[in-house]
Amino acid sequence: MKKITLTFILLITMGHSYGHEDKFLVEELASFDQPWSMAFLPDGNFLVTEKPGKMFLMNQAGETLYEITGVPEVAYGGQGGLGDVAIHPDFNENKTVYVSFAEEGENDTRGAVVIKATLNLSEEGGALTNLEYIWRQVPKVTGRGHYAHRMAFSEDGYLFISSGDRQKFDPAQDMTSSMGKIIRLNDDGSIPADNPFYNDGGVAAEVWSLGHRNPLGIDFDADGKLWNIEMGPRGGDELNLVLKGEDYGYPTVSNGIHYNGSNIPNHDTRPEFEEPKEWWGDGYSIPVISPSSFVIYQGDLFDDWQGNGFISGLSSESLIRVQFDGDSAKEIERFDMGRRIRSVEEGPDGALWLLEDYPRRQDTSKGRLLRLTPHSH
Ligand SMILES: [Ca+2]
Repeated sequence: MKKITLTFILLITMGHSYGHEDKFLVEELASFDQPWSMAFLPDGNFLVTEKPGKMFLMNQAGETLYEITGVPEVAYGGQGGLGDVAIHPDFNENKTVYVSFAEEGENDTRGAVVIKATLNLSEEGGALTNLEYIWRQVPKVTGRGHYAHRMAFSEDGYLFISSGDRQKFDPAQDMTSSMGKIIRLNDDGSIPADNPFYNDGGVAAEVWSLGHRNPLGIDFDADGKLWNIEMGPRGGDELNLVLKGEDYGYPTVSNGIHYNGSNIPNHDTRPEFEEPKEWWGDGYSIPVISPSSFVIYQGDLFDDWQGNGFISGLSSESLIRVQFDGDSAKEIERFDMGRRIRSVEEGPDGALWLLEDYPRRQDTSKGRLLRLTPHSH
């Protein structure tokens, strides 16, 4: 295990303090080709996905045990490819995992899908078997952006899937499309009868909330409340408390503006839409985050951080700590990581694990796996 110390960068900008050397140790354990997500199994080993389509089983020392076979072919390109992994709450009994990825359609279209599969592991290797396609983002559309397709299980056993707007805007308000929504399913992929639009049938039945843009991170807090971090338009990244049946307003409202410079009315102009609990930027200035994933910390290794949210940032090259107070949330600390961060997860012992995005400005497609622990550990 190679312990590294990243260069300490002291910057005071917009009221945020940068740097992390005094807060945690950073260990570099492995590197991957365009890593996208990781998920811990009950025994402490974990899966890592690479966007081009590979999945690996790792151990706590950061060693690659083997590649997982049986991963379907993915529509790799742009923001799409192999995506997230979620572990069934009863994995020890049923060995079930859920995997999201982009899938090709007809006529240059594609869309996100979620499969349910059995993860068969042995000393020699691992494979996904018994694949069932339990959800498809509809309709399939052109382009290769804003799939989102992050997943989280609620404590009462429902599978939530974040579904991006695929850069098509209006479908986020269209209940015949699953784009720009957060989806709620039973663990077998069927639709719960207490979903808010269940009686409308069709795609609407699977929708839990709507009006989302590119919700790249979802997680539950200790009280069972669902939060999502959403990549906004220019200067409109937002953190939402996700409530059953509510509309978060995209593309009708956003605190950001369109990338072409045209205005989007702010949330305070349309109180019928749910407004974010925290948001970043005003359409013109930093700080933005470009959020890529979200985890709410439940551990006690970092004892001051229990219950805090952590956002991984792409263009901000940062890890952001968020403090909750009831239904409100606010950024209270930002750590400069010096690289685009694609994913943050909490390990079984309370360490924070990061996956770097591939550093586009450097001549490599490798993103590192980092483990963060307190100095006193
Ligand atoms: Ca605006």
